[in-house]
Amino acid sequence: MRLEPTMGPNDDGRSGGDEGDNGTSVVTRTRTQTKRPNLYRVLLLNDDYTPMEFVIEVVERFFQKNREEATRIMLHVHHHGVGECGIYTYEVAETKVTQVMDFARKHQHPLQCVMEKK
Ligand code: TYC
Repeated sequence: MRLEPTMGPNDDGRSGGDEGDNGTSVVTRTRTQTKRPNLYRVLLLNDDYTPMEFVIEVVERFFQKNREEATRIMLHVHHHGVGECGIYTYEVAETKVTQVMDFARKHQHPLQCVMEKK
């Protein structure tokens, strides 16, 4: 096997040499997949009717925040109109949005939750 001085950080170093019957060889190198996934922010929107306590409960329940952090996020949304609850891959973000919207509808609150590509 030949040493490869050009092996970069994206090369896992595996190589295969196959001796042909004419004494030549073919070397294949395996490239490790390192593409990062697209990420999405999940946002809550402010409205005039959803009780603050309900929003805190939503942030605790669906975004794994403690009461202090959930309160901080709720107050940010209340004062700025929109706020980030977490950053996830596409399918996880989509699931969070659906869970929050279903929970809000079930309790007859107009709370809106959306996702936004980072
Ligand atoms: N603005 C609401 C109120 O005064 C509270 C609220 C906060 C609603 C955050 C939605 O995403 C929200 N009761």
